[in-house]
Amino acid sequence: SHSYTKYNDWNKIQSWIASISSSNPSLISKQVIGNTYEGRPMTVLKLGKKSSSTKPAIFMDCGIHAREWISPAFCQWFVKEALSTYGSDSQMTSLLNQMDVFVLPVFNIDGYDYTHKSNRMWRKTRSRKSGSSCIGTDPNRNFNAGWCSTGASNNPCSDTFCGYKPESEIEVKNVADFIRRNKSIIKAYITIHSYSQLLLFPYSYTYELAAHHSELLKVAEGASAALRSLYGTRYTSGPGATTIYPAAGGSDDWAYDLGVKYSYTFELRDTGRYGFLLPESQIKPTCEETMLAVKYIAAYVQKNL
Ligand code: 0X9
Ligand code: ZN
Ligand code: ZN
Repeated sequence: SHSYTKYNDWNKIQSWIASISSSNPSLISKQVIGNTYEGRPMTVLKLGKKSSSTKPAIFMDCGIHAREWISPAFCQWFVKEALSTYGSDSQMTSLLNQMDVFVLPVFNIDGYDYTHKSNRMWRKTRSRKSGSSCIGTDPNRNFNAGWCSTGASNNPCSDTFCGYKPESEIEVKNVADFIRRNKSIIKAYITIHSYSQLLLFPYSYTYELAAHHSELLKVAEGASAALRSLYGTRYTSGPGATTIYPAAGGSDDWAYDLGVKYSYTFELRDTGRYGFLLPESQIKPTCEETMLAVKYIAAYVQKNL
């Protein structure tokens, strides 16, 4: 059965999505934004107190890369914490009163399922195309942001294959369409990956600094300090291109160029001892410390609406 301190497979997450949204109808609703390549429903959870006026929102996704299991674990944790601390935690209460938080618990569901059943180290989607026997595209190289110009491969067999065109992956198209449709209300985009303990912001497709570079850095450093305050975990923050590596086609750069100013990529624990195979004993501490960073960013966005 489902547990917040275990790595749940897709079947468990799917039933968790159904049960958590029906058990808290006043704070949570769900909507399917499309299906994956293999036909699984991509469900976005909307957290927030119902309001008569349209509320500004934050969009957060987890599980763009299949093997980064701590990421979907964090989205599940975030939903649980939001629901269980609304009404008692003043920041969460104020956040969900004033804003909505859209959470996509698993972006690359087909890949995630494949890591549970066949290959734990799979990264990409599971799409096929005639002309190559290799499977899958890197969803974080498939967004329309300097697409395939650097740090990505044209080779369908590569782990960083950028796809046949921007948004060739149905999962990427579904998310991009959702964000475009809700562009006027989405004030922040947060995407959760692992590992390396980094808090990245645009750009990754170019060495040019983002127009809001100093503000993005200041907020990232505040969020990293909040994260570190719990267990001393150290994060490095900065633009993707210089902090990790230049790589085009990422969701963070795409959202930023669309106009979502506060666009952040988290690379959660650890720094390589376990890497993608982070032990389940680290789910709780990782999620608790990451909550502080995400809440820091959310509070800043809320204050600057
Ligand atoms: O390479 C990536 O997609 C991310 N690192 S990971 O190890 N999780 O694969 C970093 C993404 C940083 N942002 C962009 N490249 N746009
Ligand atoms: Zn990743
Ligand atoms: Zn907690």
